[in-house]
Amino acid sequence: MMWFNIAKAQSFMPTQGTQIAKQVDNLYGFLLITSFIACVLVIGGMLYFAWKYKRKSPNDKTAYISHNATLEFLWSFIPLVIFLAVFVWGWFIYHEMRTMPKNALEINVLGKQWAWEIEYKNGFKAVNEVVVPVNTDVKLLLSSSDVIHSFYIPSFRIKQDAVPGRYTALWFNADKLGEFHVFCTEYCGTAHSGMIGKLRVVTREEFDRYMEEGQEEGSLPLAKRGEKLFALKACASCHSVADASTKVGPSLYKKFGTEEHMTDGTAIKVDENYLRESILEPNKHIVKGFPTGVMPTFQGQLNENELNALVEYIKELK
Ligand code: HEC
Ligand SMILES: [Cu+2]
Repeated sequence: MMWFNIAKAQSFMPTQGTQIAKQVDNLYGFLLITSFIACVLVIGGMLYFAWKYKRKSPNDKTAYISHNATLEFLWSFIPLVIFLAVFVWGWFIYHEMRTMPKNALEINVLGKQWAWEIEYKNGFKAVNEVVVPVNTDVKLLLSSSDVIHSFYIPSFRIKQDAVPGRYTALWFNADKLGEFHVFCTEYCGTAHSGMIGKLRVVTREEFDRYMEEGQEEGSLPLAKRGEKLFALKACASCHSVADASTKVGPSLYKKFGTEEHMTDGTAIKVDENYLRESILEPNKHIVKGFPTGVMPTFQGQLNENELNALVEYIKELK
């Protein structure tokens, strides 16, 4: 089944840095080859018939041909089967791309005009360079502090918009060591074309060393910064964090990943976006059994970095 592996011709495709990249290329190769065959059949047929039925003398009349049921069935049915196969094939790859693995290494990536700001769990920050260990599930939690950006790693064949006001995510498992390009692929203003980053895939040991060196700069881990903010912004006066006891607001202990029931009857999964919304727009959804309008909004009082820290802190309350 590897006959369609034409896309492996590395001369015109970026290196394949993940398994998913290979799958995407296989599908691409299949599309390329079937399109090529269809093109030859259609254009070739057209030229052949133009030649075959060319009027050779003034009295040369072509026989009257109305239709051919078998042919008509075949040229509808075969493409249909191919289209359905491509749909199913593509769906499987897309599904794998979009299903976030559990226990992935998480890294926050903030898009801003005009750079990518990377923040690791231990509080180490970098600009335009993501470093990840090889053969590890990595999840990037994307956000933006201004306009829409898009995080694209051509070698991994994955891309995701970073949208202001919400979290989006991307995952990959790099199986090749080396350095790969990162581009912003959403036009985001004057220096958009300069918004270039790199992703470095290193061994586990090298990654651990990189993290240690980063921490020596005295940066507080993300969750620790969140804990400080939680005290500073007086969240603690309304939310307990060490047990399930209720204060003015619901306890946030072991809340992440659960399902929360709202006064309007809906149930919402407590994920990163729910936490963001709860903090910035507390009245959008009210937790069942709690009053409206009591939790103040923190919109405009927290920047993206602080919000990431708070979200990380609440995620780690377990
Ligand atoms: C004056 C009290 C008060 C303060 C201060 C407060 N909250 Fe709340 N919070 C509430 C109440 C009441 C609710 C439940 C009603 C609702 O959904 O808005 C709530 C809901 C939440 C929820 C959703 C919890 C769930 O169980 O689904 C989160 C998350 C949250 N708050 C985080 C925070 C953070 C972070 C801060 C500080 C930056 C904060 N709150 C400050 C009162 C408060
Ligand atoms: Cu951009």
